[in-house]
Formats: sequence, C-alpha cells, structure tokens
Amino acid sequence: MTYQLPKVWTNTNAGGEFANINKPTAGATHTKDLPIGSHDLQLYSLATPNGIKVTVMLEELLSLGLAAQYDAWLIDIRAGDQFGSGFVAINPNSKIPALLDTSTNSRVFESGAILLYLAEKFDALLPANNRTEVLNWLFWQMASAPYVGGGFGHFYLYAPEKLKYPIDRFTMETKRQLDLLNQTLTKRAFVTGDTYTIADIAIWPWYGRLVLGDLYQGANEFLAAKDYPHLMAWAEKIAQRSAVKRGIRVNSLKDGGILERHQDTDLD
Ligand SMILES: N[C@@H](CCC(=O)N[C@@H](CS)C(=O)NCC(=O)O)C(=O)O
Repeated sequence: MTYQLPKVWTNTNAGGEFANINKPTAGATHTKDLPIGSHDLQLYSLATPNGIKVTVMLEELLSLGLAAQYDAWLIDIRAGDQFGSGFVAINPNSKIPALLDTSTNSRVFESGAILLYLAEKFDALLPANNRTEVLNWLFWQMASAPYVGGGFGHFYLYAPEKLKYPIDRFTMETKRQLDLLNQTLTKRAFVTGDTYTIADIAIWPWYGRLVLGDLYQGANEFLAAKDYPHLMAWAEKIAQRSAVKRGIRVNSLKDGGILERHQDTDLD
C-alpha cells in the first residue's frame, strides 16, 4: 500500500521486531548504575555483530599474551538496558558495545573506535607499515554495515511484512559489498594484506557470518554466498581461530553463551 506522507511525521509505531525499543528521542529513560569489576577494561555489550567485534579483539589480545583482561557485562538491548543512566554516560548514543578504561578514565563508544583504541593501547593488530590501508577498511566497514544490518537484514527478516522495493534495494547493495570483499580477497589472504588485523576483526562478524549463514536465517542462500568463494574461504578460516570461538560466546544469550566474563571465566 502506498504511504500518504503527512505534513509532519509522528511516531505511530510501525511494528516489527525492535518496535518496542525504537524511539525518536535520545537520552536516558531511567536511572541505573553500571556494575564495575576489578580489571581496567570494563565492557558493556551483547553478542551482536557489533558486540562480537570487541570480544573477539579482546580474546585475540589475550591470546597474544597481552594484559587485556576485562570484565564483560551483559547489556540486554531488548530489555532496554542501553537507556539506563549509567550506560548513557558511557555511550550517549545508547548502543552497544561501550567500553570504559578505568586506567585512563576513558569512555570509548562505536565499535570501530573501540578496536582502534585497543589496537593502539596494546600496539597490536594494526601494523604500522600498513596502518592507512587497515583504517581504510575499518572505516569502510563502519560506513557499509548499516546497509546490511539496518537495510538488508531489517527488511529481509525483521520488518512486519516482506516488501519487494527495500529488499531489492538493500540486497543489491549487500551483494555489491560481498563482491567487493570477494574481489579483494582474491588477491590477499586477509582484507588488508598478508596479516590479520582489526579490519578483519571488524568485517568478519558482519560479512563472514552472513556468508556462513549465521547472521540472518537463510540469507546465505538468498544472497548466493557460494558465488563469493574467496570471501567464504576467508570467513571459514577466521571462524576457526580459537580467540574468535571464545569471543563470539561472551555476552551471548544463545545456547552455549557466557553471559558475562570475569577473571576466572573458562571459555575453552
Ligand atoms: N555504529 C555502532 C552501531 C552499534 C549498534 O547499532 N548497536 C546495536 C546492536 S548491534 C544496538 O545497541 N542497538 C540498540 C538500539 O538501537 O536501541 C557501532 O558500530 O558501535
């Protein structure tokens, strides 16, 4: 049905999967302090693609022997935890992931900024001789993934009805991005060259999991993921990393998930 535009938009609640938490205003809706554990790094997150980027990064740093111990606290976005006053003080944008580094009293929000912050803090996974290319792809991911998540995934899976126009539009753009990654990975073992970096860590939870069929049910077939063999091989290779296997379980509400991670949590 064609939408007759009113002169001024008002919120009539369009329905769909996240309608109960979506609203047109920013800021805290209730007072709630965040818990704080014993480590310098306090992560407030959930194992969505954006959340997984950070837990995989932290687990990669730990597996390199770096002192990146952290406390991971679950933020249940379906329950509205992201609108609590403590969380909003760390991320005024009310989205996971958010990080607090108590050693420098820094709040860090936006998953790309968190990856960059941790890479610089620990001098890892951001090679100095390829820094610009890594940042190219890190920023590419941050700018491109909303077409996949907010566009394709929303209309393919979450919208209250299947609408051809937005599904066609966002499927086209998602496939263009998959083709770009596939072409890039034809020439390189990892997205930015011979080594695994924060660019791979940012890109895999979206594009890797999408082609592996772990993001939106059936979407790997719908998008003909088999047509991107180099991307698929890269996705499978990264899925085998032990830090990745650990990272995707932290702050996860799914079976096998570890709701929160603290000092003694055994993830192996
Ligand atoms: N650009 C942000 C996006 C973060 C984001 O969209 N987080 C989602 C979960 S993946 C969220 O917290 N949604 C809660 C909400 O929209 O209320 C980042 O990469 O950190």
